Amino acid sequence: MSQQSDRVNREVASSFFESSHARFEEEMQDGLDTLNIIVIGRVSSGKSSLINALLGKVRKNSLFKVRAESGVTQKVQCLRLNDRVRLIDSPGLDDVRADHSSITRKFLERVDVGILVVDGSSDARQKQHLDDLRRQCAHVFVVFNKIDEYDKWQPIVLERVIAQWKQDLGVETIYPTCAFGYDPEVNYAMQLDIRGVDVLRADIESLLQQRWQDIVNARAFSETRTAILDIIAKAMVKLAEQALKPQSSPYILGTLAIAVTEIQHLFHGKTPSGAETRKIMALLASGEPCAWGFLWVGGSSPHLSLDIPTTRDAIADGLAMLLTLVEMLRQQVKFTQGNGEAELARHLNTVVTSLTETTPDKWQERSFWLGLLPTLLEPTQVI
Ligand SMILES: Nc1nc2c(ncn2[C@@H]2O[C@H](COP(=O)(O)OP(=O)(O)OP(=O)(O)O)[C@@H](O)[C@H]2O)c(=O)[nH]1
Ligand SMILES: [Mg+2]
Repeated sequence: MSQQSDRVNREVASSFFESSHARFEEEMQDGLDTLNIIVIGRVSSGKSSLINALLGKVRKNSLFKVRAESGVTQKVQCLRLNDRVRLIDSPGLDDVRADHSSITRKFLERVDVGILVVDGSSDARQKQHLDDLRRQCAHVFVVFNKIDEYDKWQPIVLERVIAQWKQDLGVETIYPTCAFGYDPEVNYAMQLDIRGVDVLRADIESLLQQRWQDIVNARAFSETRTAILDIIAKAMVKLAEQALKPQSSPYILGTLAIAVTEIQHLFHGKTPSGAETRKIMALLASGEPCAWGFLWVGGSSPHLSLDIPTTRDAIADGLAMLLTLVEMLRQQVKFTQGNGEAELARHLNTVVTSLTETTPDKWQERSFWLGLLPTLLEPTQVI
C-alpha cells in the first residue's frame, strides 16, 4: 500500500464515527467518493437504535428516530458523516424490497458495506437477505441485536440462539449487541443499555483502515465496467469485420484508437490528445512486435486479405491491448516503456486460447464478445 493511501485510510478510520459535521442527504448525490455503509434488517430489529449507538449518541442527541411501533423508518435515510463515509439507515427489509423508487435504487446500488441486523430466534429466510447484501457489498457484518432480552435466561440460551443463527446464515461471526434506550417514550427511569457496540465499531474501523481505498476503487470500477465492456465489444466486432478485408490496417488502427480514446475518457473524464493516444498504442503494441508486423504487411496489401490465423492474431492483439489499458488505468500505472508488458503477454495468452476455441464467424457477433469479456475483465475481489 502506498504511503499516501495509507495516510488517507488512517484519516478515514480516525474520523469515521466523528459526526460533528454529519448531515442528512435527501438523495445520494453521487456516492462515488465515499464508502457507503447500509444498516438493513427486519422491521423493528433495532437498526436505527444501533446506528445511534455506533455514533456514540445518547437519548437526547440521537440522530435517527426510534419508536416501539414497527415501520418507524419509512424511507432510506442517508447520513453523510464526513468526506469519506456515508451511513445509511433503511426501513424494514420488506419495505425496502417493495420500494422501487429511483432514490432507493440509487442508494442500494452504491452500498459497499452492509450491516445486517437480526433479532429473536433464528429465521433461515434471512439468508436470502444476507446473500443479496453480499452480492452488492464488499463486506457484510451480521449483528444479533436485543441480547438484553435473554438476560432472564442462563447465558447458554443466548449462546445457543446465536449458534443457530450462525448455522442458518452460514457465517462464522455474529456480533451480539444491545442498543436499548433511544426511544424517547421509554420509561424515564430506564438508562441506555449499550453492549457489544464497541467491538462492532472497532471491527468496522479496522476494515476501513485496511480497505477503504480498495473498496471505493472497486465500486467506481464496477460502475464504469459496463461502459468498458460496451466499448471493447463494439471495437472487436468492427475489428473482426475489417480484418478479413484487403487493406484493413488503417481501419483496424482507427478502430483501436477510438476504443483507446473512449476508455481513457471514461477514466479521466476528458478526451486525450491524439499524441497521447498514439503514444499509448505504440507502447502497448511494442510488447508484441511480430504479430503487429505481420498484420501491417498482410493488412496493407491491396491484393491480399488476412488469413484466419492472422486475423485471429490481429483481433487478439487488439483485445489484449485494450484489456491491458483498462488494467493500467485502474491501477494508475504510468505509461512508460516496459510497463504493462507482463500484463499484455498474460492477456494475449488467455485471449488467443479463447479465440482458438471458437469459429471465426462468432468474432463478428457482439453477443460473443459480451459473453467472453466479463471473464477477462473480472474486477479483483475486494474481500
Ligand atoms: N430490548 C431491546 N430493545 C431494543 C434494542 N434496540 C432497539 N430496541 C427497541 O426496538 C424498537 C425498535 O427500534 P428501532 O431502532 O426503531 O428499530 P428499527 O429497526 O430502526 O425499526 P424500523 O425503522 O421501524 O424498521 C424500539 O422500541 C427500540 O427501543 C435492544 O437492543 N434491546
Ligand atoms: Mg428505523
